Amino acid sequence: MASDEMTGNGGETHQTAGGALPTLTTSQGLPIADGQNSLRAGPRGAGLLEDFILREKIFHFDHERIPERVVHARGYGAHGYFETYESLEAITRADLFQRAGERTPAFVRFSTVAGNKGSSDLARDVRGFAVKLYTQQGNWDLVGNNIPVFFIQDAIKFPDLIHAAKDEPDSGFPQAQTAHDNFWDFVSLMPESTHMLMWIMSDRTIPRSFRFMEGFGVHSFRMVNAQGKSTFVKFHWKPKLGMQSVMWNEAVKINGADPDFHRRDLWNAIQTGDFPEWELGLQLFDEEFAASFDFDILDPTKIIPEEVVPVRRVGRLVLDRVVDNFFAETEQVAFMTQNVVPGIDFTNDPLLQGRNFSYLDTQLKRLGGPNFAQLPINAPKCPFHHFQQDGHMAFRNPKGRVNYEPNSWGEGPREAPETGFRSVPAEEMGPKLRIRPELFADHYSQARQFFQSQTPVEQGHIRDAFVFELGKVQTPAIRARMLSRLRNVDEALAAKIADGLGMELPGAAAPARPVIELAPSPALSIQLNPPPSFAGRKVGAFVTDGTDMALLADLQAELAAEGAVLELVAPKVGGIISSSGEIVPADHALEGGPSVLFDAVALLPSEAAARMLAPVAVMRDWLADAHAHCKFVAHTASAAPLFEKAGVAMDGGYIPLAKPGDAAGFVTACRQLRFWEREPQVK
Ligand code: HDD
Repeated sequence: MASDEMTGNGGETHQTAGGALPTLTTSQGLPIADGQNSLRAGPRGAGLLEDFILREKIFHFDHERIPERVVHARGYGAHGYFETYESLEAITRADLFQRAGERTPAFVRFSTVAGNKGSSDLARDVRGFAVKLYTQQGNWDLVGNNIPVFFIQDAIKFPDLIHAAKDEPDSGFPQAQTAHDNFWDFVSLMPESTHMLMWIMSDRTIPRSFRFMEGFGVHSFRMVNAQGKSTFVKFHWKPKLGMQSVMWNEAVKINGADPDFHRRDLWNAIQTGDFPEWELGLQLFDEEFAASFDFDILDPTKIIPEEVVPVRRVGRLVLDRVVDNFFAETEQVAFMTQNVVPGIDFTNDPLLQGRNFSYLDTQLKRLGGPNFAQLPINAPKCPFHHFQQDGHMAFRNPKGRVNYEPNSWGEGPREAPETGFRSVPAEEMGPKLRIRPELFADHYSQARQFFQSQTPVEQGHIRDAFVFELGKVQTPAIRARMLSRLRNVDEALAAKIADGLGMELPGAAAPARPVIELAPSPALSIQLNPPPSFAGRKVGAFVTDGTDMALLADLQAELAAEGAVLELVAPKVGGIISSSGEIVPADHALEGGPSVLFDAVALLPSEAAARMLAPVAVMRDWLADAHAHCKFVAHTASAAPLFEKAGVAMDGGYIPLAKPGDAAGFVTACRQLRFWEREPQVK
């Protein structure tokens, strides 16, 4: 046994009871006798070149990172399945849609776009919603976002967009945000981005969690049936729990309180068996509709309103398993728009065509060689046979002599002329040009429609977001250029933003095509589509020694019946001594459990504790934030001293808990998610 000085471990041994754990080895399988000390010449001597164990360990550590994704670097994934509701045989021959009730394994990765891998979850940003479906006819990747349109119409502008959005190349900041000159300079020069700007300045870019957001395939795709008939399709993911976002001031604070807020939420929901679910919706339409529509269906900056082409729900996606290993699964998963299956095909959307080129490239760079499809997370789960061979890290290597086709050896795979993938034989003719179709030039009509489809509260948030972001732009000419474009969207909005910035409203930019007045689409509003219940949400209850346990138990029972979660926040995480004398552990200490982490709050302190804690800054923030973020607040009469010190005026969003039964009223109120009537008072 080595002395304490030599082991450097304070005399602790690492032996375990029964010695059942496996032996530590090098990657070559060599058993390691001492993993605490490198080889050196004497106790205080130089390190020895001979120490191959040290060298191997450090060598491997030095190479642990792979390049992060150039966009969507920060993300979080989970496994699950897609279940088909009904056969879609008449529309597509895609195998996963043929049989009602069939389950197809799935892996989903949610992400932000601009920030690096270590950025915070609540950045104002588009969320990636990438779904890999391991079908019996190959992997189908639907690589979408939580917003149904995009900034640009042609893939050739993607590097410019991303360069402009990310941190500026000289300073290296700001990270994970578009609130800077380069971004607004670029988008104000690209009127095609206006529709997307309305979406990203809305609450859609600060979702409450991945579980409460929609997903979209964005482009028009094709579904093709066994007879070769093609139908256009737009893909939607509809969250079963409904949509929900946080407020901007809340997002800023969540980023500090819990930068992993979204990934923790997904992990916890799955681990507690509350499996997140989305329905897959299809908007199906034909050439005739496409020709009659006011916009070009190949233009990814346009939607087809759900009121015009209804969304047909054809299956559900359930996430029921977290990853075993973040790196192996979430980091190494390789999504590619070009991964389609027989029965799904592309359209000529110029953004999609460019994407199909880009995703393969990026995998080669990130995963280091052409064999990334052999990684378990990327490999198909159906039988697959081809003659690709060798290359870096080839670990599925065929046996035998046959590695080409045709061959006369009677071995190896053959083509499947009937069932294999065939592209839709669309007629392609015309001069070779760098040009966009005429209809792509309508940049404002749908941006205006989006804005006019929002509730007044949501419109206020859009205005505030523009004021915040443009307020971070240091060059007045960029702000003015953006305002001149926004006048084409909504005059009152542009005027209010100008006022918020303390600027004169500039003249309107001349639109390339006249703005068409479109009917509002209520489906575009989060608030006009409230959730069916408060399920999946979380209430933070502030408790102290002497809390009335009967009221707390009642609250807990009501929330559990609703499918919501209660977490206890106490002065100390060790817990409280209840009114009946037992110790109740807390989930958070007051300092570590600010109210921004919860959808609604409850205050059940003893009166003595309330009086003592009322002047404490963290306590005041806890309540003042819940109030400013328009949350519902349940409270016992003993909480009164807290309200006074926090300077909050009780309103209809404050619900007294005086007797068992009152909690039911609180939970019912919480189904509205926020008490928006308060917002004008706290702005
Ligand atoms: Fe992209 C990643 C979604 C346009 C090039 N994209 C990426 C991811 C999502 C999207 C969700 C992350 C996948 C994951 O979780 O690993 N991208 C979109 C959507 C777009 C879009 C919805 C427009 C409708 N993307 C787009 C264009 C290009 C790219 C126009 C290039 C021409 N995207 C990439 C990429 C990434 C990527 C560079 C980075 C990492 C990766 O692919 O695997 O190839």
